[in-house]
Formats: sequence, C-alpha cells, structure tokens
Amino acid sequence: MIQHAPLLYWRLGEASGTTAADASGSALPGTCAGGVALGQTGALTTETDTAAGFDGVDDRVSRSVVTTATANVTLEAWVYWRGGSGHQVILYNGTPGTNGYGLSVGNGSCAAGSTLYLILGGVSCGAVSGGTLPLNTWTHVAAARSAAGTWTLYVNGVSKGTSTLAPVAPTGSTVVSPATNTLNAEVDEAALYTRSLGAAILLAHYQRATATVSKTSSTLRTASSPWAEARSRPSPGCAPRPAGRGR
Ligand SMILES: [Ca+2]
Repeated sequence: MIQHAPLLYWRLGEASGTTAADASGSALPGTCAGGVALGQTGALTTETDTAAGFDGVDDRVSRSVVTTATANVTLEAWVYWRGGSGHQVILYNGTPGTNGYGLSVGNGSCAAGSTLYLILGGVSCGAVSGGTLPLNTWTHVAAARSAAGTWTLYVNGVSKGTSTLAPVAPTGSTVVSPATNTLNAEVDEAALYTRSLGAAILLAHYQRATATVSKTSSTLRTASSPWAEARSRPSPGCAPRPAGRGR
C-alpha cells in the first residue's frame, strides 16, 4: 500500500512502547493506550511485520484527526475479528456519532449483527453493509469516497455496495478502536489516503498479502513485497523507551 502514497500508515508492527509509527512519511504517529497487545502475528504472510491486538475494553491507537477531507478519501485495514457484542469501530477518522467516517462491525442496531459496515458519524451508522465479518480470520476491509461523492465499501478487495451519503467534516481523532466503540480484534496495516483508491488497487493490496513474489520484475526482486519500502524505513514507534521513562 505504500506505493499508493497513504497519508497515514500505521503498520502496528512495534514490539513494545506506546507509539505507533507512521510509515507513510507524513510523520503522523499514533499513541497506544489501554494496553494494546503488540507483537501479534500479522496479516501479511509475505513478511514478518506484526500486528496489534485490541481487547474490546479500552485499547486504542489514536492521534488528532489527520484530514478533514470528506471526499477523495480511503480507509483501509486488516482486521482479525474476535467477536463479542456491541458496536465496534475498526478505524475511524473523526468523532463517532458526531462527524467523520469509519469502518465498523454492527451489533444489530445500525446494521445486522456481526456485519461490517461504513459508518458516517451524525449521518448514518450503517451507510453501506459489507456482509458478515468472519470470525478469527484476517480480512481486508476498505472504504473509499470518490471526488464525485460515492462511497464504496470493500471486503477482501471486492465491492460490497455504495452510498452517496455525505459525511460531516471530521474533527477529533484518527483512531483504531475509539473509546466509545472499542474493538475486540487484531488489526494490521491501518492506512488512510487522501485519494479514492479503486477496486483494482484494493484487490491487489488484498492479494499481495499472500502473493508469491514475481520472478520477472526487477522491482520485486529487490523489494519482496509492496510493503517492503515501508519495512526498510526506520521504525521508531512503539519502540522501547529510554530506561526510567516507562509509562
Ligand atoms: Ca503490521
């Protein structure tokens, strides 16, 4: 996903600490809170970068909102959902219930239970349904809004539906598992783009998580995956803190 220039890219591959590095180059790190479980087996079988676990109680990774854009945006993440009740938010840009937009799992009040959907705070809590989110399985989820104002929700790179509902301009936080709607899941490779990624790109992101590396591409011979560029960057986030400066 790095080659498609995300504004925000939390790989969530840190082994310790409380900062989630931003691998996009935008310097938009998140802060881990509540005891996020680092070092979980990641979604990408093509590399060893790890994922983060959220307990559905109080774990989150957040920062101040990274963009107020309401069109030409894409949210993307891998989620390994562990079930549970409640209205759980995977990745949100804005203030749930008030403004912004995000990817969420329904509890039956906004959409059918255990359903992935697009939530638009203050507008619609179930703008587009993506069908039942599988349990205990890495699933690639994304939502993109075009310049013309059409949202498309994707599961594993496949469109599940569209909506032309307009979001309220985001304020507040960009967050995985917001405090108001905590998530019981592992999350990996969370990204936000200030452009609308199309179906072909999102399907490629999904497929490349497990793809066999091409032997014919000079680029791929030196970069074993689309994420390799990000992997090679220094990753200061969620890194061990200097002695004596623990939480
Ligand atoms: Ca990762």
